[in-house]
Amino acid sequence: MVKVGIVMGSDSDWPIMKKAAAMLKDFGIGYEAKVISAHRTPDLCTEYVTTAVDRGIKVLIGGAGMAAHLPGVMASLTPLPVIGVPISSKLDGMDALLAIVQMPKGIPVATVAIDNAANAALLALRILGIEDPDIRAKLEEYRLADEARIKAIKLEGI
Ligand code: RP5
Repeated sequence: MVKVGIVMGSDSDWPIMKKAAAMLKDFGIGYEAKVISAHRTPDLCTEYVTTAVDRGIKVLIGGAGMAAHLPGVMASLTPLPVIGVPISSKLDGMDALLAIVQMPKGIPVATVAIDNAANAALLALRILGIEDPDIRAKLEEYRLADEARIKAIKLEGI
């Protein structure tokens, strides 16, 4: 069942956004990935976001670069949690970061680091994990594996 909607402003965002898709796939969580722009296809954006709940979607991830309005517009159209991924381009992603993180009061967007689509997926999984002990268990495994990796690196003196 599809639980996460991954939306990106352009197909040029896919090399970054596919990391979110890969993470969700690793965790066995269904997702749909769409290219929908807040600027270029606003009607499609409205239609997609306002019908997301009916398709079983619980969390939305929006990735965009430059004047990155996409996650904010998505959040304005639904009560679902929206996670924004700023994508780097001409200004190293600072333009997108500020556009996504500086949401005014009332329409929150959870923003991850520039190009960090994997973290957007992990945050989506944590949100889904609130009501799903299996996801929580897998997240714990993932966290402990990461800790073990860091310890191994320390041991090797790298
Ligand atoms: C944004 O403009 C997209 O999210 C993309 O990051 C950026 C450039 O889009 P393209 O010109 O590559 O289609 O809306």
